[in-house]
Amino acid sequence: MNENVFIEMYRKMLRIREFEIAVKKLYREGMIFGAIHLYIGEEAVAVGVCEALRADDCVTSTHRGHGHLLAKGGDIKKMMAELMGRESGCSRGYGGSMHMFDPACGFLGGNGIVGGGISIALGAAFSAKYRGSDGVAVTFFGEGASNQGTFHECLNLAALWKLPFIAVCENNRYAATTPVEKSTSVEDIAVRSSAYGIPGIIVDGNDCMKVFESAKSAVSLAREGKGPVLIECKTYRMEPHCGIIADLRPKGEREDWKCRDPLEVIKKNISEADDEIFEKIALDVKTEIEEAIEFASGSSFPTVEKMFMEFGSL
Ligand SMILES: Cc1ncc(C[n+]2csc(CCOP(=O)(O)OP(=O)(O)O)c2C)c(N)n1
Repeated sequence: MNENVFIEMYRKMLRIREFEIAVKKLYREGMIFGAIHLYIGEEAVAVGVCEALRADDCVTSTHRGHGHLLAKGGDIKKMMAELMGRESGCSRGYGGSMHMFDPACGFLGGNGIVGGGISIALGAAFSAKYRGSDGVAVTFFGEGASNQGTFHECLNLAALWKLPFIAVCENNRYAATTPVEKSTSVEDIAVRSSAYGIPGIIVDGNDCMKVFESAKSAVSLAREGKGPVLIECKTYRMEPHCGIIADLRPKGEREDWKCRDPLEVIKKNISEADDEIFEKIALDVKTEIEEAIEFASGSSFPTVEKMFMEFGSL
């Protein structure tokens, strides 16, 4: 694998990490409101999967979706503006953190309903097949969502109709504060694929290259018309479930996962890059985020009158 590929993946992951760190700070300062669910620690999943996709492939996301949109090619300025509730935001300031939307890069939305994005991606996969295109649809969701009926219904239909559908489970071990052992009848979510006669893959979700390789093989099967694949990425979120919930997880657990920080894991593959390259990337990312905050801060809030004009009266 070309060294530059690792470097670009590292850049994308750092962009997500630093974006989330900035979002956390702005949230505490009252510049971002509503609920925010941070993606810190899970960056390798979004980047590894989206690296295997084309711009015209579709993705659906979750309540924890900033990283998915950034990895799929979302505009960082419009994302920041959306979080700050401005009309220059990617959902014109009406959606906020969980309802970002950017069809120009194939991003069919975050979703406040756990499991809600899975059926939307199923529709996109059906559409791709119906139109005779070789596009694929990917849905990201947590292990908590894999206990929802919609997950099972969608895998069944995707398998039955051999749709180009890739279900990516981000198993970060907790659904809000509930550990996976207390909510889920199986240890590995991937084994649920066998109920639908489709491949199920388990991958280290903190290793971006491994995620990329798994996604690449799933995408080629889907493009060739061979039907859906379920990929389970074992990972961990480094922040509490959301901005307002206390972190009740065992302290040592977080420290164990910190030793497997996805940014450090990929760095080990970049043997020839020296510190200068990393410093330059860090500076580029910092500038991009500062510019995004400046852009968002300089934009106006949508007015209630305009909202009624656009959506009609209630
Ligand atoms: C249908 C539905 N049920 C419950 C909730 C409340 N809720 C929001 S996030 C969440 C946990 C989801 O866990 P998981 O799917 O594993 O994703 P993670 O937060 O770990 O990324 C819950 C229960 C919701 N938003 N929608």
